[in-house]
Amino acid sequence: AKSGPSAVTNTMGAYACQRKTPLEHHNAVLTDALLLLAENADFCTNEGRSVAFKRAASVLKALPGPVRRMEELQGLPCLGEHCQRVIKEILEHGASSEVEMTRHSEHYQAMKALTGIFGVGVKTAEQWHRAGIRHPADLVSSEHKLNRAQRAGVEYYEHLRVPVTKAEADRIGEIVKRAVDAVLLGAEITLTGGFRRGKQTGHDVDFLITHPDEGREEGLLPKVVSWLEDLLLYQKTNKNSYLEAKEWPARPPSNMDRFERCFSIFKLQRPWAALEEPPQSGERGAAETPGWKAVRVDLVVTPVSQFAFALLGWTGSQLFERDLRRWAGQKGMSLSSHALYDCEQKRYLRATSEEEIFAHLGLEYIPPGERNA
Ligand code: TTP
Ligand code: MN
Ligand code: MN
Ligand code: MN
Repeated sequence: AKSGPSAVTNTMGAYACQRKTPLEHHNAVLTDALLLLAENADFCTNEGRSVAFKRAASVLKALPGPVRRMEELQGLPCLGEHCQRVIKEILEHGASSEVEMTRHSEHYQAMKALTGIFGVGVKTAEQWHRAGIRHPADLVSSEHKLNRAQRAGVEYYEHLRVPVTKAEADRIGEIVKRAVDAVLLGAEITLTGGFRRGKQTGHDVDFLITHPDEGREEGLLPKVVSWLEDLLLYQKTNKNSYLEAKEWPARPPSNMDRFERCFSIFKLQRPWAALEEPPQSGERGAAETPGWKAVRVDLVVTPVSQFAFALLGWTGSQLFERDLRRWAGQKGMSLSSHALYDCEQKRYLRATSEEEIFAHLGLEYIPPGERNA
């Protein structure tokens, strides 16, 4: 079978939102390498470089077959000189020396461990790294001040490292649904994020909550959180800070939206948690496996008039979202998780479905399962 990817070479768009990117693809060896370099660029606060590596990986994810020769890359967008050098070395030698050196570097490993703590970003991790901290365990006995989120992050570090399964996400969905029903009749919840894109595991579970009567959703979250109280190991609830008329579009849209939201850590009781790991025979399993698992959960409340935008904005992937906003900008529009503004017509473009938003943007509709850019 000699069906190389060259057939799509000329037609592949430069924006991730112009391409269909499935979850399973044919170039994982190459994309893993490029994404490790992207991650390392993030750890060096070099965002431009990180995005360039992510874009290149994303293009390879959209190819219909595995890349075998460099010629097959001709005409593809987003593959700069540096990326091509890395790909060439992997195709010829099976691995890239730059990637392997980075993977084993002390800085990369420490930054990976430290930014893996909930509540810790690159800036904090870098400060700690400079102070000699290499691992979350080093923080327990150190004099470094941790905020509330970071204390929870360190406490549940081992739990939160374990990917959340779809079964666990569905179980949490049932619990959140019960809480929402108890607090506001007719409210609806929707699973978003990676699980909506068809992923079987994730680093957290993301939900959107809305109510068909605009305004009824206001102030819902504190009630939901208090209903869930005994099941939450940590929560931070923020009010809605979005004021359409006053602040937007005067302020450029950022990827941080302004919905009423809650970042939380759930205490999920077994047997739903980690079904794949039955307790060992003898005393070991019973003694060491706690009867619960800590799981990161994001709850976001949206007025129903903004629901389609919130759904599109929270489904991801992050690169898909970034390129959607960039595409909108290039079309003279401004897209956020709240609204779409046409800068020339000076008006908001309404939408009640994701399909309508793609149409406003002049894009072919891409279903969630093909937004894995
Ligand atoms: P994430 O939950 O970070 O990512 P994910 O669900 O795609 O992957 P994972 O399986 O690792 O959890 O974010 C989901 C989407 O939510 C992402 O496209 C960006 C969006 N988002 C916002 O719009 N605003 C925010 O403040 C955050 C944190 C995310
Ligand atoms: Mn380099
Ligand atoms: Mn997620
Ligand atoms: Mn999330």
